[in-house]
Amino acid sequence: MILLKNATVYTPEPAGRKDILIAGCIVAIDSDLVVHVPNLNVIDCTGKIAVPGFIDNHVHIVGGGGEGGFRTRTFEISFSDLVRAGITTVVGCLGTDGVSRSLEALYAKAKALEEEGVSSYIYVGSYRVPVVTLTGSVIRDLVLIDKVIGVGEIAISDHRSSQPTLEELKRLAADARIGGMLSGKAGLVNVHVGDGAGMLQPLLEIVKGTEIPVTQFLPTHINRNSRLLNSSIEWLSMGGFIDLTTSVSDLLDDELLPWRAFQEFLAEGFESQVTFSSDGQGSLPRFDEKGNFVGLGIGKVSTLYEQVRLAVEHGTPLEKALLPITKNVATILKLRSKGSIRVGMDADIVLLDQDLNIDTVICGGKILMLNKEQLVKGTFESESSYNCP
Ligand code: FWO
Ligand code: ZN
Repeated sequence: MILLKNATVYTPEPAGRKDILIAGCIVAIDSDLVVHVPNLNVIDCTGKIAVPGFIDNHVHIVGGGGEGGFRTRTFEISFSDLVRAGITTVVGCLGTDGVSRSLEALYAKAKALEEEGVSSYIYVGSYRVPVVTLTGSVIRDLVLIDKVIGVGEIAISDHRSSQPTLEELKRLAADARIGGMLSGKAGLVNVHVGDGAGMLQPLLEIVKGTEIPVTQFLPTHINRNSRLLNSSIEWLSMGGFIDLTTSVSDLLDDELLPWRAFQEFLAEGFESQVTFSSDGQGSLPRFDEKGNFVGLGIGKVSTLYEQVRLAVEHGTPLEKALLPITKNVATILKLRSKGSIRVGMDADIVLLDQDLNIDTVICGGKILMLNKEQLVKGTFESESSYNCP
C-alpha cells in the first residue's frame, strides 16, 4: 500500500492539500489520513502537485512511417519514453504502412507495454479502408479482444488515403458503433484528417445523413493547418470531438500549436470536446505541392505534456490545461477507470514539482518513477539481459 501525504491535488478539479491512499486502485482521498497497516510506503508529497496520469490516445507504438521508402520506417516506442512523459495509458495504432506493420505486432507491443507497467489499448485498422482486422471483422475484434477500443487511424482528405467512399465510411462507423455497444466500449473511429480540401466534409455528411452520432468519431491532426482548424468550429458546435497533434514542432504559426488552439476552444466553450495526442513514433512527412516526398520527422510522446505546460505558462489554469490529456480522453474513449483522481479509479497518478516538471509517475498503483528517478525500466533497458522477476 502507498500513502501519498500532503499533495496539492488536481482531480483535474483543484482539490487542495490531500492525502491519497493507494491499494491497487485509489482507496481514499482525504486530509490527514491515518493508516495503520504493515509495510505502508509513505511518500511525502509536500510542495508537489498530484494530477491524473496522462493518456496519449494516438501513438504508433510498433513504429510507423515509410512514406519515403524502407529507410523511413520509424522505430517502436520504448517503455521508458512513456514513463518519462508521464504517460500511464497509451492507445496504439497503425498508419500509412499496413503492410510491413501488422495488428498482431501492434497487439503484442501493447501487451508488452502492459507487462512492463503501463496501461495500453489499440485501434484496429490503419489508414486504409477496407479495414485490416484481427478476427476478420471490426465488430468481432471489439467484442472479443479486450485491448481493442476502436478503429483507426482511418485516413480521409489525404493523398495517402485509400480514397474511401462515403458508403465504406458509413459501414465502418456503423460496425465500430455496434462493436462498441456490444462490448461496452467506445467503438470510436479515430480519423486521420489530411491536408486535402475535403477536410471534415465526409464525416459531416455521415453525421447529417445517417443516425450515427457525431460522438462516434475522433478526427485528429485538426491543428495541421489553419483552414482545417477553423473549419472544426462547425464540428464542435454539433457536439463533435477533435484531437490536436502535439508533435508538430515544424508548424510555425502559433495558432496551430495545441496549447494556443485549446485556449481559443476554451474561450468558445468547447473545453470537454478537445483532446491532445502526440502521434508518437509516427512519421511527420513533408510533401511539396506536387505531392513529392521531401523529408520527414518523427513524433515524440514527450510533446504531449509539453503542450499542457505551455498552456499553463500562457495563462490557462492547470485544471483546464490537463483536460485534453486526462479526463476528456478518458470520457471520449470510455476508459471508465482512467483520467481522474477519485476513489475507485485506477491509481494512475503523476506528481509535478513546483516548476511543473514531471517528478513521480505511478501506474496501476506501481511506482515507475520517484523524485525524478526512474525505478522501473523496460525489459532490455535495465541491463544487457532480462532476468525474470
Ligand atoms: C501525420 C502518421 C501525417 C505514419 O499526416 O499520420 O503524416 O504512418 O507513421 N502522421 N503517416 C503527421 C502530421 C500530423 C504532421 C501520421 C504517419
Ligand atoms: Zn495520422
